[in-house]
Amino acid sequence: MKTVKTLLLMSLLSMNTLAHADVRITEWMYNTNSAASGEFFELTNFGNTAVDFTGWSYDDDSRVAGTVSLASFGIVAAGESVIVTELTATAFRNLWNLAADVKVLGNLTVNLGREDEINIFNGNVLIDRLSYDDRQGLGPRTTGNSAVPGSWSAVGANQASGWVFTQAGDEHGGFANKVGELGSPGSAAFIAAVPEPSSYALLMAGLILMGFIGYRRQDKFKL
Ligand SMILES: [Ca+2]
Ligand SMILES: [Ca+2]
Ligand SMILES: [Ca+2]
Repeated sequence: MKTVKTLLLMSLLSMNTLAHADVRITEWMYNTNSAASGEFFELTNFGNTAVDFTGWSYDDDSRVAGTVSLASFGIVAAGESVIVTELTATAFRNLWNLAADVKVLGNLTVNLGREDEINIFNGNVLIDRLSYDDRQGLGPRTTGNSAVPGSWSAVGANQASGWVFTQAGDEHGGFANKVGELGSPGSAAFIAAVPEPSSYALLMAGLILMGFIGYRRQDKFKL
């Protein structure tokens, strides 16, 4: 019985770790079509608990944790999408008609190139990475038209080939901004794709119980 309790505890602990790793890159536009616009990328919390961004950071292909702090996002709610951009936060919200409560971290100076990488860290732990280069078949060329994961399997997989151009009215909530660029900053698809940790817990508990009953039965036959 002690082993069962230990196993259950271990599975609960691993679920806790999973909840913190549920933030994923969900959109990027490395260049713009207009001087009034600004490049950006988006992160979405797919977990069902809020994530505290204290200690979180971003870097491009130099891959150094701590380069651009993301701490000012504070607490990011379950299902919430947040944006990092080279524009000021106010200019970006205005350009994309975003509500004041959409979290935007502005004034990014680590420029995203045509062949580059988005790295998200929590402390020194890499949370998600997206390496892209349209000339190598790794994703579309996102100038004035952002790219989004084409399916749930492309999320968190560092597989830019599975990403597609944003289209107006797509499942991510794509629309045109004031200068005609397409994106969906502030919203993402697949929010409901992740099973809730409580269903994991139920599943794990059930599997452990079944294993335990099986073990007890074997024991009985031995007697
Ligand atoms: Ca760069
Ligand atoms: Ca750029
Ligand atoms: Ca989006």
